[in-house]
Amino acid sequence: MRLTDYFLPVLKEVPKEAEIVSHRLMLRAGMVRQQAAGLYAWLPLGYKVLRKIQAIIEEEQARAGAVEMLMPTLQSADLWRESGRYDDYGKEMLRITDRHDRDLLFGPTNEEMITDIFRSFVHSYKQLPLNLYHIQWKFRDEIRPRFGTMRSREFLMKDAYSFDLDKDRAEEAYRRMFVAYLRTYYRMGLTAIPMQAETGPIGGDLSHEFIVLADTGESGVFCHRDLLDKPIPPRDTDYKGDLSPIVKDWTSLYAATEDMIDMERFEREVPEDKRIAARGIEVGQIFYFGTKYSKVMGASVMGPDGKEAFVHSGSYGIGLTRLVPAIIEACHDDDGIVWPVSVAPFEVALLNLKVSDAQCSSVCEDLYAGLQKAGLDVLYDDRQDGAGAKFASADLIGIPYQLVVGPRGAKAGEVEIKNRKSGERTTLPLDRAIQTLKDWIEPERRDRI
Ligand code: 5CA
Repeated sequence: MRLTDYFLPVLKEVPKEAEIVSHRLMLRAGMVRQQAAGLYAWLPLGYKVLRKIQAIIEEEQARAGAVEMLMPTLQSADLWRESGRYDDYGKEMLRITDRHDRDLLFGPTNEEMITDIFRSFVHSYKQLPLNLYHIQWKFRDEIRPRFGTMRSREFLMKDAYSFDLDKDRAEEAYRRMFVAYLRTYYRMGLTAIPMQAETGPIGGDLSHEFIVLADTGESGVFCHRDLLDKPIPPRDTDYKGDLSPIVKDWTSLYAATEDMIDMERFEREVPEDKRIAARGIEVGQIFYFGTKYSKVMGASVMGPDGKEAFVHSGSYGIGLTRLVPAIIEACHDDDGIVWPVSVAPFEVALLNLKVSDAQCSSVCEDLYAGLQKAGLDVLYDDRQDGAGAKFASADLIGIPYQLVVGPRGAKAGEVEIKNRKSGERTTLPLDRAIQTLKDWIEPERRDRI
């Protein structure tokens, strides 16, 4: 992508309304723009990151056996009257009336709708297990939308719903999502710790929140330090096999959010030098709620014994539009964002330091074509601006590698590669630049797969 053809409205000023670093950087890097309280437009750079996050989630959900679909954002109030949540949900729910005076709502979550779909098609245990998910915009009329897309009113969520014949099998489904979540966050460069959590308005008796530690996080959390260095289940994990050893390993060390904390237990089970009492960002939550919705909505299947049984379910959420700021909270420095390759909007920023210099521009054009041919995702800064502005905006938007071409280098047949994360600069002959970048970037892509 040529920057002169792109839309990257970076801000020079630090926006005053933004209280936390990720919000400031998302505004400054031209990733999002607030359109009304808690409502954001995703500008091209931000949207590209969102799509990369979405692709990782989709891959890991597929590995764990979940099947993607798409449900509408608007839902009929009648469905929610069946479950009893229409009145319970309160002011967070955006209620809408259509021209026929029918009550609708903008979905804050989809337990009711998926249960309705399930009950109309599935009648036998032979069709189980089933885990259906979608990635769709939700609306919750939060009292205090804040920190940009970290807590917005409209937000993009992956929500999966599992259906099983009994509790044991439902717990297997829960474990598959638990493991998929560990891998999903890891691939985005995050360490997310599963913690015992309250079930809130979703209900049920078993739940984990996945928390990324960050000083700016909204949740108070308590956990064992060793959880930060636990190895992540590999990509060839057998999701049809027994995952309980992995889940046991991750849940045997104490970790709980402030709503669930048992201080006595925390102090008894975690040696003093291993205690973390910190803040964190909730990037996902999983629930097992048994027959809570299937019973009231009549979702049952014929079991192998010929008896009808209500299905046991769980739901599994990931906040995509929250993950973007969560990754930035974890990956930035004083100059801007430092994207991990796996979610970077572009992999290489090609900086032409002097567009008016014919030789410099000709070298850049060749490199631009070559990088694309090599399958690298490149943003070519071909604007007339000076070198300082180009360095600053490349650092700000956080592309992992900068390929820098100036008139002197172009003449001498030399270019420079800067690693955004380490700050390391390497000068090398022009004809080695593309292969070198390939050699560095490809393992970073693969490592996280
Ligand atoms: N139905 C269940 C699971 S599918 C559910 O709704 N779970 S949730 O309420 O925990 O939401 C799932 C995830 O969405 C949260 O972990 C969080 O990452 C994200 N999320 C929730 N509210 C917001 C919000 N206001 N802004 C941004 N992300 C949010």
